[in-house]
Order: sequence, then structure tokens, then C-alpha cells
Amino acid sequence: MKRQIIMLGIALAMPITTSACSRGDVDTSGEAKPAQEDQAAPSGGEATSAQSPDEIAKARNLSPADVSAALKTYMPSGRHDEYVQFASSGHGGQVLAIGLPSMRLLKMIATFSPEPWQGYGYGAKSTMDTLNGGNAGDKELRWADDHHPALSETAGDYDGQFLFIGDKANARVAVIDLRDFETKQIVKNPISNIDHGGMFVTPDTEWVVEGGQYAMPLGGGYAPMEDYKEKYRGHITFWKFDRAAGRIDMAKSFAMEVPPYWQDLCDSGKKGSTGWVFCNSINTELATGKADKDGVNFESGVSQNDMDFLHVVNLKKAEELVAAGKTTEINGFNVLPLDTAAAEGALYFIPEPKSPHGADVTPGGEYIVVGGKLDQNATVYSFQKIQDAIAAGGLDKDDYGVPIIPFDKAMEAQVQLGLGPLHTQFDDKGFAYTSLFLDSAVAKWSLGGDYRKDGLEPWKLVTKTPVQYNIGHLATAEGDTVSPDGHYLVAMNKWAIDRFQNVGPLVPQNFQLLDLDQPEPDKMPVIYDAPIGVGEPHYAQIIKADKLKGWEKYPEIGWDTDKMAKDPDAPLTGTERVERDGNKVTIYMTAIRSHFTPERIEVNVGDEVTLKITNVEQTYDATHGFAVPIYNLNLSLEPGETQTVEFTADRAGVYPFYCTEFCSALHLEMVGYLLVKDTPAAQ
Ligand code: K7E
Ligand code: CUA
Repeated sequence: MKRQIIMLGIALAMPITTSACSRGDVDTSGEAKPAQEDQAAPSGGEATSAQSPDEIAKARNLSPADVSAALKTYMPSGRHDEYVQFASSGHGGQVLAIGLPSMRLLKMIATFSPEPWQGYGYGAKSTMDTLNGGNAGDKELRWADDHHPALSETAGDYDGQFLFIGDKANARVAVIDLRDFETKQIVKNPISNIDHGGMFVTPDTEWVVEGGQYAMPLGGGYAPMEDYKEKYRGHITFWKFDRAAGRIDMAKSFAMEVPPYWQDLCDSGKKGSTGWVFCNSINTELATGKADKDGVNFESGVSQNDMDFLHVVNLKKAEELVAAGKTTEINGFNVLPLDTAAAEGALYFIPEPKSPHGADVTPGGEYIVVGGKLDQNATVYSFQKIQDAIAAGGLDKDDYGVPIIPFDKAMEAQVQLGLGPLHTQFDDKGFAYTSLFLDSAVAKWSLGGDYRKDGLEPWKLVTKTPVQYNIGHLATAEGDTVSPDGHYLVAMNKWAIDRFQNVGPLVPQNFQLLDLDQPEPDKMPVIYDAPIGVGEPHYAQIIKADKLKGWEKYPEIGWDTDKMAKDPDAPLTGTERVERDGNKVTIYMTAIRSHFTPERIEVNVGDEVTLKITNVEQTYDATHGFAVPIYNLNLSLEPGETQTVEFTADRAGVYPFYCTEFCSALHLEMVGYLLVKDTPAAQ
């Protein structure tokens, strides 16, 4: 058994290697391989003057399947996509908005990292405040490894209002307002340095759930790894979301202390299971890594046990305990202690096989599906059975006093899918779709219970589609809500190898679109390959485009994008001026096609300058930029927006500032001069 674990470990680490490794007693029959030289995909075909569809298809070497794929995904100029996929960009630190089915990139929403086009993090005060809100004390954090986007929900359906995304690298959460697609808040988890970047909302978005990951002493202090079992802990953090304010309310949020197993991904209960949260975990072995030549490294240390623990959280109960004051404070943050959570029925465990990853609740909330990275099955738990087992009582406890629900008392089905099942999504016809990392495939399988009114055998593999290559997450349209749409599935593949033109050894990510609207249920062909030039994406959610009600311009001229209200002090046409108070200079400026007012600013070296600027346009898309060389200032001003920048004019000289958006025929003339005189500022 041990050998198998290690061999599978190699297969995991080296997903697409050929015969030289990952053989032995492991079934690698389904292992994906890139196309070899001699069987490489044909070129896209040459440019052709052919005009009829048949002639074009022939000239470009397109099969009938290629032609249908093209017709299913092609979007004529000016026509809008039916869905928008919000995808993480991983350590790119931003969020991608991609139209489906065309797979066109619509926007990369600046989130955790500065982004010049959106004027994010280059002086604009609202953006600096957002980024600085995510600092860890005096550590300015300017990148993130975002994993899981989570759209806000109403009654378990996406409502198109907000998007949350978690930063694995630094245990942070960002809040994006989908009225203007701008990041409004970043919160740093005060008790942990790292998490999984997993974000999951409860069905009405009262809570944004952050699953932890690598255990550490909560609060961030030091403890030797020899004290791992006693002093290291995991957490699941529940961020309270204030929808009216559009912000996470730190004071009403709390974390649940959990054992130092590595909590991984969570999902919220839905419908009947609302009020419960499920998180898979790894490292119930309490492995602490290889400290010397005789030690066991994490890779195999964490893979010893046949079962880890699915964490089952009674969130309603946890809320009651928090309301009753049964919390402690760590770094000023409410923490529900492990022994309290365990003793009071807020936390249970259920064994889950083998290196689990992903916990996904079915649309009706009846079942929880867990993938096992080193398993061949998706394991399905029944919420009702879990409730029955809890009610029956008499449960054994783990070393930390957490009651354990026996596997066979909670398990509904195990569905043999193939190698390396990870994540699961759903459609509107009672099917589930699970990514198979080692198989490099998407598995479609039938749910049971009330989902099976069509006479099909329940809990059975229906079909698999190979993807290129080694899929991590997948997303179906609204596929983790109470009412999935089906239609499309995006496979988010970890490797792309030979699928695109070579651009050097760092290879684009490959999102593949699969068509779920085939007449035969055992067909789900890949109909589009979209190279993603930032990485590494993890999860994505796909929302019906008509649920998004983004603004075309800000509602009033002089809009404060942080407060989402008119700034009473905003410069407006006719109120432009320069005010001086000692060495403090305040400039009230406007921008309109094609000039700034004022367009000549004179200050003394050492002056402290506050510049407020309003784009007074009300025309859709009439954005102006404001860039000052050398001072590292760069704003993007959408119609109606007011921004503030503060800087010290500490370098004398002449600095032509200009508009960075080609806004009109006289855009090049949209310029002004910042003159910093070498006369020292008044004190
Ligand atoms: Cu990449 Cu959701 Cu962080 Cu799986 S996770 S792949
Ligand atoms: Cu405004 Cu160019």
C-alpha cells in the first residue's frame, strides 16, 4: 500500500511524464500524454480567400466537429456573451472576467496587486487604502495567490452584486463591488499567515467562509515544530458580510479553532443543509516534514492515512456560541476555542478517503461530494445520514475531543470515476461533473435520490472527456448554486504543454470549454481552447450575464468610489482652484475632453500636495487617465469619478502630466505641467 502511495505521489508531482516513471503497480492507463511530434495537432490551416463554409473548412483543414465547435462559440462583432466567468488568476493576484461561450477576456479586475490601466495602486487614494487594508502590520503585501472567487448569493443563487476572492499566500479576502467591478476592501486574517484561498458564501451571503490550510500557532507567534500537536492549530474563519455597507465587518467575524490538520476547501450547505459548512482536510497524520536525513517528507508523511477528516460545522450553533460570548480573542479577533466547538456540537468529523480535495454540496443541499486525490472514487455523503448519526449520539472522539461520525453511517455512495478526482460541479439534469487530475479528464456521472427521475442508474459514471492537460478545477454555468444551468463547462487545466504556439518555457494556462448541450448524454466535446496568459488560475464561477448590472458611468459627477456616494468636496466644472496653506497645497482639478483645469500647477520643492480630480464627463466610456512622470502617480478616472492623490513635491523640476487614455482627436493635447520650483517650501 505504501508503495502505491509513493508511486501515486510521483504521478501527482509529475503529472504528464511518459513511461520512465509513475508505473509500478499503479493503474496509469488513463494517463494523459501530450501529442508527440509525429501526432501533433495539425496547424490551424493557412489564410484562405475561400468564402463558402465548405471551402473554408477544407482549406483550413477543419473537421465537421471543428465547424460545429466554431459555430457554437463564435460571437459576431457587437454581440454579447451569454455568461461571464469570474476566474482567479492565482499568484497573478487579480480576477479574470471572461465571456462565455466566446472565451473572450473582458477584464482583469485589479484585486491584490497594483494594476496600471485601472489606476490601482499608483497614488489614487481609494485604491491605496484598499491595498493597505490588506497589509500585515508593517509588511506591505502587493501580491496574492488567489484561489477561489465566490459570487454573492441570495437564496442560494448568484445575485450579481459582489464577488469575494481569497488569497492563499497571506490569508486575506478581497471584496469586489460588481456595480463598478472594483475592489473595495481587502481584509487580512489576524490569526493566520496562510490559508487555502478558499472562499464560500452562505446562501444569503451573511457569511463568507475562509477555509484554512497549513497549521501554525494561531496569532502568528513562534512555536517549535516539536510542539506541533499541542501548539499548532488550524482555523475556519467566518467573515460577516454587511451587504448594505458592501464590506466585511471584522468586529462581527470570528474564527473556529480546529485541530492542526490541514483544512482545505469548504462549501456551504444549501436549502435543507443551510446553516452547515463542510470542509475537507489533509494531514490528519500531523506530519511535520523532513528535518534531517531520516525524516519523512511532507509528500509521503501527509499521505499515510487511508482516511482524513471531513469537517462538519454547525454554523448556526457556532453563531450561538459566539453570541453567548464563548470566544477568546487572538490579536483582537474573536476565536471560538476548539474544545468549546467540539463539546457544544459545533464541530464533527467524518472520515474521508484518500488525500481528499474539494467538498461540493449538491444543488438541493442533500449530499456532499468529496474527491480523493489518491482515490478512484468520488465519495458522496448524505446530509440526512449525518444528522441521524449526530442525533443517535454515542460518537467516538478524535485526540482533540471532536466527535467522529463513522464513515459508513454518513456515506451515501462511492462513484468510481478514475484517477485523481478533485472538484465537482452540477447541472440542471441531475448530473455531476468531476475533474480527474491524474486522468486528465472530466467525468460526468449521475446523482441519485431525487435527482434521478429519468430511470438512469444512480451514482454511475456516464462518460469522460479527456482534457489537455491535468485539470484542477472545473466550473459549469451557475454550477455550485441551488439551480445550475448546465450548457457549458470550463476545464481549468494546470498544464498546456503543446496546445499553443511556443512562447518560451513558461506556458500559458489552458481553459477548455466543453459543450454540455449534446443530444447524446455521453458526449461532451471540447469546443474551445483559451490560453490564459496569467496564472495560475484555480477556481472560477460562471454567472448568467444578465444578472450583472454594472454601471455605465458613475451615478453623479464627483463620485467617491470608496464610499460609493458623491464626494461633497469633489471639484466640479467652475470650482477648479488651487488653495495654499503654508506648505500645504490643495489642487481641485477637472478633466474633460480634451483638457485638464487647471493645467499649470506651480509648487515649491517640499510642498505637501493634495490633488483632487474629477472626470466631469457623463459619456459612456469617456475615461481619462492622469499620469505624472517620476512621481509614480497614475490614475484612471471613469466618467463621474473623483480621485485624490497626496504626494510631497520632493524633487524640483518640470513634470508634464498627461491623460493616458486616447480619449479624443486632441488627446495628445490633454496635458498639463507640474512645475516644482527649487525654492524651498514655506514651513
Ligand atoms: Cu487549486 Cu480549489 Cu485551491 Cu483544487 S484548489 S485545483
Ligand atoms: Cu483624456 Cu486622453
